[in-house]
Amino acid sequence: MKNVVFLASLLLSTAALADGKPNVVILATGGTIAGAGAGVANSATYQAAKVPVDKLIAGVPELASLAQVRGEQVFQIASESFTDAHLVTLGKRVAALARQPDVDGIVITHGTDTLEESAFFLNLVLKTDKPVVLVGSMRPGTAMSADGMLNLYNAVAVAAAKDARAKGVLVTLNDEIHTGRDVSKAANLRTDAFKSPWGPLGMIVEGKTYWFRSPAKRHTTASEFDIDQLDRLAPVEIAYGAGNASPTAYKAFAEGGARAVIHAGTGNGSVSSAVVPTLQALRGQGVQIIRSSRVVGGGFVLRNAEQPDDKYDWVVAHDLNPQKARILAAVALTRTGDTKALQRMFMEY
Ligand code: DAS
Repeated sequence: MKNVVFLASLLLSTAALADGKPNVVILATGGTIAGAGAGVANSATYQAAKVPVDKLIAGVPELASLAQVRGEQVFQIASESFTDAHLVTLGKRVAALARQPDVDGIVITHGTDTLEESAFFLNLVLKTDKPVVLVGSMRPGTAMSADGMLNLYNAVAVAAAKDARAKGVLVTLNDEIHTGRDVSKAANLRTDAFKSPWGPLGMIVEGKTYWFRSPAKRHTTASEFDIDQLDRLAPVEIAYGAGNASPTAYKAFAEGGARAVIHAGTGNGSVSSAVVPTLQALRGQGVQIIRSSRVVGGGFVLRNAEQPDDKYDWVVAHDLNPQKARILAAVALTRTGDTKALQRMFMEY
């Protein structure tokens, strides 16, 4: 059977190459880019995850000028409802497609709420140099000045671009190209919502890519993590730091089975004196404590600065925000529970 599939895909790729266009597969998962509102003025009030992938593709006929495009509906959900199981399912589907010789690039349409988490996860576990590009939109296609059509066109253009290879998993919205590692949703309601603290990698304008920097951290084929060796992620939770802090959430997470708790600390990952003893106790029970920061927009948590991490055997998340730190911890803990190994991983990925 495998030979038949391989032969079919080879024939497909030959046909596509006959007219010189690359083959791009669009995996649809839901979100606003598949959303629909009651009227053209509803740019913010709408239902996400309504429009199927074949209608998304039909809505942008110009995609055919960029690539041979076909779609698959992997999920149809708002991305705030993504689970780690969804991440693993999506990762395995992307990896299988990337192995096919008749696939040159992959686009994933995704809700914007957790797009940054899926992009970072795939950046860690995929073993391909082919472009994998996540895309979403801030307005539904039914609204005036909807951004989904051009965002999808740009994503297919990047996925079809030879110079987008070996750059890790990419994210494109609002004409910018970001690394899946750095980018996060930094605003609500605005079409320029996605930002990277260290800046985008480049831009996509009228179907052409323009690059200005390359990723600095390990990803995809240079990563020690592999989706083919992953069936589930480790349970990791996030506790948000603020004034009047209490240890309640941290204790509850540990009782719920968390193998690590990400502390979204104030400032440089600071921990309230009301919480430190609980984190020390949880570390003693084998729970990993990882200090991140609620501060967004640049900088990083410095080891042994606000807290004696060496003495407490804690980990710092470096520049990863809490939601990205959770993804790396959930993947890393499938391979090691050793603090020094985890800290190395947080410095390298
Ligand atoms: N709820 C949001 C999501 O699915 C809608 C969006 O912005 O895509 O992530």
